[in-house]
Amino acid sequence: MYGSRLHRPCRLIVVWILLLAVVATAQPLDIDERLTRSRTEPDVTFGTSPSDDLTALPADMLAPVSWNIQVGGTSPSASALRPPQVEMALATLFGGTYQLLAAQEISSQAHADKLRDLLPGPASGWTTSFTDTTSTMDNGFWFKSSVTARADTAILHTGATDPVGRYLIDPFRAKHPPRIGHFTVGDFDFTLITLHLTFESGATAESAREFRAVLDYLDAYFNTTGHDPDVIITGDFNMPSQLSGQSGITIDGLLDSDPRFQTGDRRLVVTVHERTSRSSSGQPANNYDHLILSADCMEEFVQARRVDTSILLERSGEVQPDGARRLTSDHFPIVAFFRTSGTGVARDLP
Ligand SMILES: [Ca+2]
Ligand SMILES: [Ca+2]
Repeated sequence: MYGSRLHRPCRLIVVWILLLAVVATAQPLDIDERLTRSRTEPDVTFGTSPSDDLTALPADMLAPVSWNIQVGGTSPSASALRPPQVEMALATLFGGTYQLLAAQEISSQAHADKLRDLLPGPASGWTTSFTDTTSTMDNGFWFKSSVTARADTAILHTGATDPVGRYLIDPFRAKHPPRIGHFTVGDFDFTLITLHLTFESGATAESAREFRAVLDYLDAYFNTTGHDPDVIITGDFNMPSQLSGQSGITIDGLLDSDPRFQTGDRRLVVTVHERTSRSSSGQPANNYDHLILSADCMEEFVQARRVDTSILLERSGEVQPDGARRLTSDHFPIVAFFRTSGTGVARDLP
């Protein structure tokens, strides 16, 4: 009897510890804490790093890649010779388990078809989401059968078309009309925008002016009934992040000064802080490419970064079939990882 009384406090402590453990594992993910960490830790990773770009991805993971690819060369001709490096880089990234490419600087429908042909595996394994506009630098999506998309369309153009059916650009909002789509992979659904803000010979204020047009679009999006709160904006912003350490106008600065994006689902965070453009010698130059994530993406977000630069820094593959050397692209690709099942991951749209 005395022995039983002596042990009762111990048993109670054990019961309390077990209860606390159950409560802790049932707690929703702390979005505020994840936002704060993503804004202050350039290499933030939630969980373990899922891939080094060379090894396979876990089955319950999404890896969208964004690349200002110039369809793999600086020539606007779809029939121009391409450095073998283009196909090699795409085979490295998409020969395994990465599933979705958001690409920038696609000149025309012929270039969009060319890019699909450069992707590994049969063309039937890829869906192209692309609309030609009067810009010579359009944006599009290419994705595998594990990804479904709907409502994908070019935005921020005039809505009018030229005689061959191409949307006319609205130069006051976007020299290169962004593209939007709603995507579903596993239990994760999200709205994705691929964009390429104007470069204007390095006049960042012009890139910033175009970014404000994107924010106006997002403001209307978040005001729409039944929107998905998971929003990813990726591409070539021609503007650095604060955590990159580069000076001048930053994306974070523009977001911080816009009162429309300070609370709730509208909070946005900039990821990828490494240098992503390439100098004429092929080396990393400026931090221009990013993924901007809405607060709700913090539930699924694992990591975002530049891809392994060895994919493009080993330049022997940039010798063209005619023997000339030319940059595969003046940007490195970037990649992000998201969980597609598990705690906190559930579809928002039916
Ligand atoms: Ca969602
Ligand atoms: Ca979410």
